Amino acid sequence: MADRDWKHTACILCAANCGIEVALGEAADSRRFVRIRGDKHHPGSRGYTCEKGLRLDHYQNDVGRLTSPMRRRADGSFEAIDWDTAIAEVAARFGEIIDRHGGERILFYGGGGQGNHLGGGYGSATRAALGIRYVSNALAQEKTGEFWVDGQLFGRSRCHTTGDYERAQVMVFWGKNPWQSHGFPEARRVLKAAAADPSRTVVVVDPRRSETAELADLHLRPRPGGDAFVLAALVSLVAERYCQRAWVEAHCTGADEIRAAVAGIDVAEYCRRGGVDETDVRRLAELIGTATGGVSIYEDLGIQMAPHSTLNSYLEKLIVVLTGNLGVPGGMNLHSRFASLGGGGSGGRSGADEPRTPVTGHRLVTGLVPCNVIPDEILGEHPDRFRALLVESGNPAHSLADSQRMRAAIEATELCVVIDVAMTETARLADYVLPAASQFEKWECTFFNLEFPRNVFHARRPVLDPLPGTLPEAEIHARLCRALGAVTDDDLAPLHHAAAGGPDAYAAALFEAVVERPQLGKLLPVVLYETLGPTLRCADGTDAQQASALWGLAQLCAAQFGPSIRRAGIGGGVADEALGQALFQAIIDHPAGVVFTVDDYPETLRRVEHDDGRIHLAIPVLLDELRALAGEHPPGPDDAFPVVLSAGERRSGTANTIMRDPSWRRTDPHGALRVSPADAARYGLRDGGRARVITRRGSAVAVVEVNEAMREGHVSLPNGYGLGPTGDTVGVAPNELTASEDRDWFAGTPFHKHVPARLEPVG
Ligand SMILES: Nc1nc2c(c(=O)[nH]1)N[C@H]1C(S)=C(S)[C@@H](COP(=O)(O)OP(=O)(O)OC[C@H]3O[C@@H](n4cnc5c(=O)[nH]c(N)nc54)[C@H](O)[C@@H]3O)O[C@H]1N2
Ligand SMILES: Nc1nc2c(c(=O)[nH]1)N[C@H]1C(S)=C(S)[C@@H](COP(=O)(O)OP(=O)(O)OC[C@H]3O[C@@H](n4cnc5c(=O)[nH]c(N)nc54)[C@H](O)[C@@H]3O)O[C@H]1N2
Ligand code: SF4
Ligand SMILES: [Mo]
Repeated sequence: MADRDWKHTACILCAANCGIEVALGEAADSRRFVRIRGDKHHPGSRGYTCEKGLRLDHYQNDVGRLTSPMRRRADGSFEAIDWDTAIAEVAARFGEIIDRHGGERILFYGGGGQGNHLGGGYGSATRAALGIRYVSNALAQEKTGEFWVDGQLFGRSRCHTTGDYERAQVMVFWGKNPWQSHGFPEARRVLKAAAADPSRTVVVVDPRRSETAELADLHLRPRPGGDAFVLAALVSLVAERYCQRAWVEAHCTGADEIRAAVAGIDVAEYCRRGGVDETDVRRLAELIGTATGGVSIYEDLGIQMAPHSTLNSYLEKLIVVLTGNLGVPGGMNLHSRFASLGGGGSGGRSGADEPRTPVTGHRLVTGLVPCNVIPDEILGEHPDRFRALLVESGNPAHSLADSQRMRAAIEATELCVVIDVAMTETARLADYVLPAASQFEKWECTFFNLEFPRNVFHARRPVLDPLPGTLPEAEIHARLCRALGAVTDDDLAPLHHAAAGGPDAYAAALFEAVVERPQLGKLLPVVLYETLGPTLRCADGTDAQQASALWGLAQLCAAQFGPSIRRAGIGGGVADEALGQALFQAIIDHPAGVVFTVDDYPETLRRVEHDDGRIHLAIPVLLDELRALAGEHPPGPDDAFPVVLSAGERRSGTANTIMRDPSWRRTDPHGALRVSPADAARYGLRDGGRARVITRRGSAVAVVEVNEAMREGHVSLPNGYGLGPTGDTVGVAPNELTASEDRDWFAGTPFHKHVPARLEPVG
């Protein structure tokens, strides 16, 4: 096929966002992706993909796609309505909620999935127009604890660290299975190369012998949920024997408090409680402590969705910092960002004055309402409960803990509006569903720009026109802001005029307009879209109106990361004031993605945002939790629920809830329950047979896979099953089995990897 037939875009199934090229069919197939290949021009993935990315036609042409706004009738069924009616009614209904209860009683959930964060950018304008104060999204059930720890250590929760797996001498995957879940570019290639290199060491800490563990040099298999003990033992060994004292003295405060907190730890006893061999832990401490070529640690859901979630993140980071593996090649680094992740203000400082949720008074962790408290913030009679929901690109009825209570909560709201491409589990409970154009039918991007020292941004152009009846989020939010009266022609007239005079004239006029009417600043993405947008063009003439929100973000990025942007070759001779414009133009002119910053390693320490420029090692509230481990034993087998269920494993046929058509899978058609041979024998289960999984919250029947990789007492179900395009489902929806109260005491993150369960044979 000739080169001109391929279109650059990206895979949207995980945060790696590999560059791909797609070829469309002809005639009746002109909207089909007849071929997909990795894009060699993408500067991050360089042609790499996994098997999932090659099946994206199932997303683009899913049978369940919406093609019209839908309104719920009194009997619960839906009727199609036209866009003008939908926008007018949604605005009017939100207006009534605001009159009765105030905008603070509307909760916004979502703002983007694995491939689409641009829509959430425009959504921030609608939030401002509605006076929404409370926001939540999937980060608040996985990463907020880690972000909060980053905030305490480095000054702000946006100070996120990333590993350097391409170079690391020692890489540790703790509760992370990158072979399946990726999380950094070209994961399988990088893992294979490291495993084959005798001078490098791959370590996995996972109760299960995962695909990554298969190729690791060292595999520690803790008791599910025992990680805090293993991590504490490791911190104590590291603090005692391998601490880079001079480096720590120079760059940190609080090292003495850490040493005091871990001094009394009985390493042998903690290893026993954690279910691992003491010799393995000592070997790991030595590997980390003596590495001269950098240590990178990737912590993920195996410890973030498990007991002591926030403490686990803290201990993991202490290991990195105490051994001086921060700001060095192969180690962990504070990367640049095009925009901060976490719509609810995760850039902010965290502290004692953190705001709280209205009903339960739970802290907003890095600005977000913890997902597990959402039902409690809606159900009941508290006068300040949330009365309405606006959901965009999220499927909380399926993805959040305790589907039963989530459904009840959504149904208890006075108004629920969902913006999605498909009639999801959440959309089926909504009053209005607004159909979005797919991620291949509009400009899109993600803010998963987590690389160091060369960080990549990919602004994707549309591959297709929007499916008739759908609209890009930029347009949906612009129309909502208009209908709500938040932006008017009068507001925008001077800016329209200035836009014709070029970017400099526009920037000056915008500044003046915002000073005069500060509310316009909060509506900025929509203001840019309406006024500057129509003038925005790529070098080849392609219309870039929908990329307008990126123009604003490019200005902020340029102000923060100027030298790194220039090192990436962007901005040539332009003055600092014009660097944002140059950055914006560079990203829209590179349809396969562009390196937007090049850092040097010392940059990492300069990015620490505490006023004294130091890393603050002591986090008193978590040191208390650490000390309390001395008197704690991980829960032993319980007669009623003797096994631990990992509810939501990443496998080759899972992609959150993005792929709804079960025929996209090549393996694991039923979403098997994986059980060790010993447990299969004990509970009378056979491979290919069926088992009932019973938890405190619910029960479900699954097909059994007897799997040597499972540790005795540990069983797993995959993530993202239990969906169906038309309501009939395949596999177990994991959150039918989870409970909202099973969560970390501090960050509120769920214990999805630690659901006490029992098994019974069926049939
Ligand atoms: N194929 C695929 N890839 C994905 C996704 C997807 O749906 N499918 N989703 C993406 C998203 S949103 C995310 S957040 C990432 C998540 O990526 P990961 O965190 O890597 O994914 P999981 O498989 O959920 O969990 C990782 C490992 O934790 C282990 N584990 C379970 N319990 C424990 C425990 O008590 N201790 C320890 N140490 N380990 C434990 C499991 O055995 C599993 O191998 O994946 C991303 N990538
Ligand atoms: N039990 C259990 N539950 C889990 C997990 C687990 O391991 N165990 N993992 C959790 C994790 S880490 C995550 S990140 C969450 C993910 O769960 P969610 O946050 O719900 O995200 P997705 O499943 O990715 O759903 C994204 C939604 O976006 C829609 N969508 C796709 N493209 C577009 C678009 O262009 N515009 C709009 N408006 N919508 C679009 C999709 O149809 C889908 O409904 O699940 C969590 N749930
Ligand atoms: S699923 Fe992730 S690793 Fe696989 S092709 Fe898509 S973005 Fe790349
Ligand atoms: Mo996630």
